[in-house]
Order: sequence, then C-alpha cells, then structure tokens
Amino acid sequence: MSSDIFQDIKNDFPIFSNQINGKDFVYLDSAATTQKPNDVIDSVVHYYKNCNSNIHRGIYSISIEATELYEDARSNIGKFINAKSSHEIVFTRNATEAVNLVANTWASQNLKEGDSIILTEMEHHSNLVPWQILAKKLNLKLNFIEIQPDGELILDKLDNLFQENAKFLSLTHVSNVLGTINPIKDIISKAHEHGITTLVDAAQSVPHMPVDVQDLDSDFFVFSGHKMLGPSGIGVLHAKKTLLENMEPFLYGGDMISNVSLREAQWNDVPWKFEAGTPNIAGAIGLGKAVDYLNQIGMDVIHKHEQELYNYAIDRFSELKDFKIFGLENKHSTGGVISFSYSDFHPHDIATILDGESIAVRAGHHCAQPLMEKLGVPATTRASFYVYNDTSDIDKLFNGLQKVRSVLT
Ligand code: 7TS
Repeated sequence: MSSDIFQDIKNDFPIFSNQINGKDFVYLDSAATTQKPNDVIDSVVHYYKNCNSNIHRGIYSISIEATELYEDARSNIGKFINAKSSHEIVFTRNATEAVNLVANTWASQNLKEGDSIILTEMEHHSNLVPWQILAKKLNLKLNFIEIQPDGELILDKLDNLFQENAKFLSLTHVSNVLGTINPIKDIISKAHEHGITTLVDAAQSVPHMPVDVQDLDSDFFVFSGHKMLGPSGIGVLHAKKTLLENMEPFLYGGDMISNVSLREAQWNDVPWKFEAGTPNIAGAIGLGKAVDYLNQIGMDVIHKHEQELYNYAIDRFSELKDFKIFGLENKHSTGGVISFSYSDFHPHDIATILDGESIAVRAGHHCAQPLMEKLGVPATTRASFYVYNDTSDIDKLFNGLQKVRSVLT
C-alpha cells in the first residue's frame, strides 16, 4: 500500500464524520488512546451479533467459532511483534495490568531483600508505582537511569547501576511525553551480560513502529490494545516461554487450571495459566483486526508518516512566539509526540481554548510526574499523532494556538 493511503484514511474512522462544536474534529491525543476504524468496530459487533459465547469450553458451533477468533487474534498479535510462539502472548486488560502481573509473579518470586531494580526517570506511572510497592514489600532498592535535557537517557553510568546488585531492569521503549526512542536492544543486551532480567514498556512503541521481540531479546514486553486502534480493556504481555512456564499464576480461578480437587489445583499450560476467568473476548478479536489494519499500511510506513508530520509541525510552530518543544534536540524521536509550553499560558487553558476549536490535545502531567519535575514544569500540553492525522490537522492546531494567544493576552 502506498503512502497515499493517508489521504483518505479518515474515512475509515467513523468518529471523524462527526462535527464537534460545529467544526471538523481534529484528534491529537493518540498517545492517550487511539480512534477505532470500522474494521475493528465491525469485528467486535460481529462477535456480539453472531457468535457471542464463552470460549475454551463450548462444544457448540458459535463457541467453537468464538474460541477460534480469540486464539487467531493471539497468533496474529504474536506474529505482529515476531514472537517465537503465540503461546508467549498473554492477554491482559492493558499495559498497566501486564506490568503488575510481572511484579506480582516473576519479580515477587525471584527478587529478594538487597536486590535492586533499574528504572528510568521517564517512566509512565504504570511502570513505576508497581515497582515502588514491590520494593517496599521486599526491601528492594530502586535505581534510575537519568535523562539529559534533550530527553535522551544518560547511559554512561549504566555499568555502575548494574553493579548495585541489580536483578531487574524495566524501562519504556518510547517516552509518552517526549517521544524519545530508547536504545533498548543495547540496554537489554548489556543487562543480560550481568544476568539481569528485563521488561520493556512498549505501550508507545508497538503502535508506531516495527518491533521484533526476538531481535530485542526482551524477557517481558507489555503493551495496550487501545493505543493501536484496538478496543479498550485488552492488553498484552509477551514473555519468553520458559519464564512463563516457571512463574506462578497471577490470578486464580476458572480457565487457568488443568485439574482441581477440593484442596488442590494444577495449572493450565501457558499462556492460559495467566488468563483466569472469562477474558475480554471481543477486545482480543478487535485487537487482532487492528493488527490486520496496521499491517495493511505497514509499520515502517506509519513510522515515516509520523516523522513527516513531526517535521512539518516543528517548522510551522517555529513561527510562534515563546513556543517551546520539550526534547526538541532529541535525535531519536518517534515523531508521534510533541510536548510543549507556550508563553506563560497554562496547559489547561490552552487545551480548553483548543477544544472550542474542536481540537483535542492533552494537558497535564501525562502520568509521568517525576519526568515533569525533571523538566521543571508541573504540566505540558501534548499533541500526539497517528495514522489518521495529516498536515491539515497541524495547520488547524497552528491556527488554534494563534487563537489561544489572542484570547489569553
Ligand atoms: N506506559 C506508557 C509509556 C504509556 O504511555 C501508558 C499510557 C501506559 C504505560 C499505560 O497504558 P494503559 O493502557 O495501561 O493505561 N499513557 C497515557 C498517556 O500518555 N496519556 O494517557 C495515557
């Protein structure tokens, strides 16, 4: 498919046929969640209309069909990130739950008092708070890879952090505030040389660029369906199969067992050992369709498209007075995210005035309060791009920002 696809792509997303505040809707908050194409919505509707039933247990036709759709989605998602086997794909509710799963299983079972966990200063709270809680419970130390003003990680002190009894390293692939792409392949390889197990928070990378978990050699790898055109309430934990096999379950109940007596139970094979209870069947099916949709465009094409938008935006916004992009000098950016300050206008005022123009941006700390502290601001305004955005959206944002100035001065 050629990159001309982006010209008509909004037609695939029914939300863009609505006017909001009497104007065409400009959505620039895809880092929070993405809009859904008809293919995804239709696949969810198809499941509820035609084969709604529980999975892995029915002998009747529609349950067999639902089970096939659910398990096909798993293989589709596995192929999308080049997992060795679809049995390495565990469905969760979201990236947050996947991190909590690892903290409460592998990490609880394998870390002990005096061990340290390495994180970075740019983590989303989802990849910070679960480790704070575990550290308190087990008396672990948390160490942080710092960031430099341009938004990139400072990696020269990594060896020192490795020496401090480090057993686990958990870091984001791409920053949800700065768009920085961290060199995780290198970091993981160095961590492995020190026998350190790794987790990659890929919530902001899998939707925007090609990823290959075998090439990265990550041990655990998490992401959310709703940030990649899929439904909300479905996420993914990818882990090496031997790790999953040696981990205790996270939640206990139906479907995750192979045999139960009154006082004992044995666990199901992986990945089902980690999917207790009735899962989000429609969500998984919808996410499988989202992957089909992204594959049709091509992840490298999407990545390039976002970088083009980013460059266009930087050019346009350079005309604005007192406009500062955080991490602008960053050499390794996805191009999907621009966090900015604008004069001394409060981000909430900026976002509210833009909303009046039917432009949706995010204002706040973006669930990365320690990073805000590092940047020296309580909040930023953030515009984030995806497949359905084009330069006309950026032009409208530019006009909206001029309106912001005229209203606030
Ligand atoms: N990790 C990163 C890097 C994220 O950006 C987010 C969500 C999460 C984890 C958590 O994802 P969830 O699906 O489990 O909630 N980021 C954002 C954001 O930037 N604005 O809203 C949510």
